[in-house]
Amino acid sequence: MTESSPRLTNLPAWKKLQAHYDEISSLHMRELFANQPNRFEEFSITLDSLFLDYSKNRINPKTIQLLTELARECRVPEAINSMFKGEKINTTEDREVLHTALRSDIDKPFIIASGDDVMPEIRAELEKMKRFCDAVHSGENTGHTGKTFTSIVNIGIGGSDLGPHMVVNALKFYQKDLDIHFVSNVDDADIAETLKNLNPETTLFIVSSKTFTTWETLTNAHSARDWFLQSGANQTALSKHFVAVSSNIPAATAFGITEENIFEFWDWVGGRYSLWSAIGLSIALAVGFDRFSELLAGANSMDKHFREVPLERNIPVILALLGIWYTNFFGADTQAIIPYDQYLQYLPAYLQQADMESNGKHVTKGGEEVDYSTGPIIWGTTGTNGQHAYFQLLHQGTRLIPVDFIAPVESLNNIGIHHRLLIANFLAQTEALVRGKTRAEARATLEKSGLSEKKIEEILPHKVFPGNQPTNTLFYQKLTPHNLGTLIAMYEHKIYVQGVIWDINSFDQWGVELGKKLARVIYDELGDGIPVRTHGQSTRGLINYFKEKSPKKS
Ligand code: G6Q
Repeated sequence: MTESSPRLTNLPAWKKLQAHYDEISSLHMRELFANQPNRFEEFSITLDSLFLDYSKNRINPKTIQLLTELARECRVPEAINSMFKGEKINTTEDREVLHTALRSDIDKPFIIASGDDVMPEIRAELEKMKRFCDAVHSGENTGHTGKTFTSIVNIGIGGSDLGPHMVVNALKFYQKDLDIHFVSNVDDADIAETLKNLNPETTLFIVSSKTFTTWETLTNAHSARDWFLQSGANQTALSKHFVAVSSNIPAATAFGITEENIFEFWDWVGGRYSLWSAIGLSIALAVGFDRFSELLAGANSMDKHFREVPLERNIPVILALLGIWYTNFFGADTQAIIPYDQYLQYLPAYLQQADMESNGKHVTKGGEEVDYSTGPIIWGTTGTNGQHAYFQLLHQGTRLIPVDFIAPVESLNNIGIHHRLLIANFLAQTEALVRGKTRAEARATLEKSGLSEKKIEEILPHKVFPGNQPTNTLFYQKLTPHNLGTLIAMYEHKIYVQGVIWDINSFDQWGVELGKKLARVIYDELGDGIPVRTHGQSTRGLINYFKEKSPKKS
């Protein structure tokens, strides 16, 4: 929608959805299943080895019809084309959004709205990454004393950390004989604990920063450089142990990194969408360039699906619309992501950034305050761990929390009964969340246990489970680089579709930019023993408390 388009809440489909909500929101999914014998077939979609079952949602066929109508009124198909055509859809930063070009068919051009083909520069950078990875793996590139690299440390934060960190961990099964570390936090514990067990002669640092101005990353990079030089290495040796991934080549060169060791990426790749670019160097080093290419190919497969398949059968679109249904009509505040795959333990944290930084916005693209909720709070951890913790609230709390349950059909490790038990839990939880347990069912169980009528009456309310909690179930065959690429791209596109419907810019991050500036003033103020007189009384009090209690330098 543009400035002159009608507001979202005035659209005909929105109004119809409001009326439809009034009709069906009180229905239990038990009824919805009973009324629709082919519900599982009708509400599931397959793409390659990815299978989505969305039948356990508080919807009927009319809901999907109206939600897709809303998507059309919000011009979602046109917005999908605009992204792939390289239009400047990141309006507040006046940039194209081209992470899909990074994983598009390598031998075909990718012409953007300006008429340029972006593929030659992408190809050149990929080739450079490949050469570098191969040289490290073969031992052709060594440390300054001739020893083979054994450890890689990626120094970056936000988009320059969360994506590669999540993927490297997810693909651990495929990892080469190198240990990969990620340092992101400016808290010195992060770098100290990482460097503690490393050998400067065999450690390679990747300083990952698009801007090469991020304070946390540069502070960590300087400490890593000091540590390296204190080991007796000289400035020339530095060039063998430090590489950079950045779009700010002068700043990376000024840090001491030689130009041939700087991997470039471009303004049109947003930080949180950058794992497909040279920001993925740590991934390619961890699992080899070929597997990195498979990751890209998996994402490409989802891109094609997203671009070509009608809204009604389009996985990211359906997930996005279900999210809109719960956020804007049921008033859900959060969305849980629960992978039953230990390798995906960082997926929820990664999606927190991808989703909340993209859609945590309060004004439309035209600058008007929205009168509806936008991006939900994303949270979650791996199953089965969550079951022994916060699942209580999902089963018997008072909130509606949509959950994505994600699991592989096949285990990569196949030890004993583990995988079957994991999947039994996975399926049992979604079943319990949809069905719940009625008063009558709970009573029957209690009666079987031989309790007195008085005791049964007392305990009964506590044994009732309302159920009717919406879940999506996602199966993939097994965790391969390809399947992981498909899964990540699915969420990226879901986020974009929601942003289009909410009429917000999913690709800027002014809140993060603010954070980058705020600390500067206080940093200076913390540097001397003189109490500050500025700020509000709480911040002033806290600054002065900290200064007074800090150990005095002798
Ligand atoms: C992502 C954000 C943000 C960014 C970091 C790191 O979309 O813009 O998370 O990735 O602030 O920025 P640099 O890569 O420039 O250091």
